[in-house]
Amino acid sequence: MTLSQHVLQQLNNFGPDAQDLSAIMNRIAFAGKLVSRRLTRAGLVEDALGFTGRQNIQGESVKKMDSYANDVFISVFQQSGLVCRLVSEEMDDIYYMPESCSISRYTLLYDPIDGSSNVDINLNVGSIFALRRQQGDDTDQTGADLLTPGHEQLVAGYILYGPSTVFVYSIGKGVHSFTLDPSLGEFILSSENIQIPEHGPNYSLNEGNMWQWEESFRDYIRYVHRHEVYSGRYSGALVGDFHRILMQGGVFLYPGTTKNPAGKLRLLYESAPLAFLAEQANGKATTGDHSVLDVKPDHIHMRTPLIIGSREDVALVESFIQGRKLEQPPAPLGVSSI
Ligand code: AHM
Ligand code: MG
Repeated sequence: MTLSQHVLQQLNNFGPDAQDLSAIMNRIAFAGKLVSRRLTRAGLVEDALGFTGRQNIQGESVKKMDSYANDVFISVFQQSGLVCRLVSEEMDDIYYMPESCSISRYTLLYDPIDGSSNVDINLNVGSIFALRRQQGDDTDQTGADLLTPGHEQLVAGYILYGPSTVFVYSIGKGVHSFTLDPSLGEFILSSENIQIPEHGPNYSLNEGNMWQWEESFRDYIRYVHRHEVYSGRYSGALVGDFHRILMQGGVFLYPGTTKNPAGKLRLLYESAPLAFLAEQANGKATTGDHSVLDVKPDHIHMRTPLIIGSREDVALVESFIQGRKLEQPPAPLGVSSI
């Protein structure tokens, strides 16, 4: 089954809204195919690797692939009549598509290349996206209606550029994944109704930041180190690390640090879309204080700490943050502690 057939089947009707959503997903998938093609040949193509020399609004150096992928998402939606506004990690402000705004009420929020430090060394990267329906008319172009919690997302998903290119999405009816068949140029359904295991062996975080975390996170890591059942797995690309946890269970953490008290990850186009997927797959996502989907951003590039994954593993981290011992810590996967 192809992605667009699947979206229509999920919506269970062929009305104009369903056709629009299916067309939008198709366009996102097309952007993913273009990015995937460029990544596959990056070492052979001029101007595909390295930095542009610019910095984005977060003060991060922009890679050529970030800029390419950002433009790909713009061009697949330009003149499409499908999406009125774009919000991207790589654009300081909301990007309006006036030609579409009279007929479209949708906003696409995206991180064009997540984990871009992996690009130049040929490791996995991803694109993350969320779709929201515009509330109000936004005539003054402030985008105030976007500063609302992640529950407002209609669709969320990501594309993982790994050994194969995988498209994962949810429209609030479970989480489904599709694999790009390069010989057909189509994403074909590969897993339906994915469920995150209640508990898994993986913990994923940048331990190089350990001395910048709050003590509760150091306590959690000491606990993990004392139990031989855990495996540290961190690729430096959130999409890949989250995908492992979605399929195998465990927890991904990016806590606040002394340098970045709200962590590194951006709410609207990184944490909230993945939180939507996690909850749809029976997992959990928290900032440590609040459910990620309850957080109301105060600006479009706001950052939040992120703890996401299997319910029991997220609860274990929360128990350290709240300074309480879990009455029943997750069963240690059949192997005793050391
Ligand atoms: P990016 O979107 O600019 O690539 O930043 C997000 C990435 C995540 O994919 C990853 O989890 C994190 O940054 C890695 O950060 P660090 O190098 O601090 O561990
Ligand atoms: Mg990112």
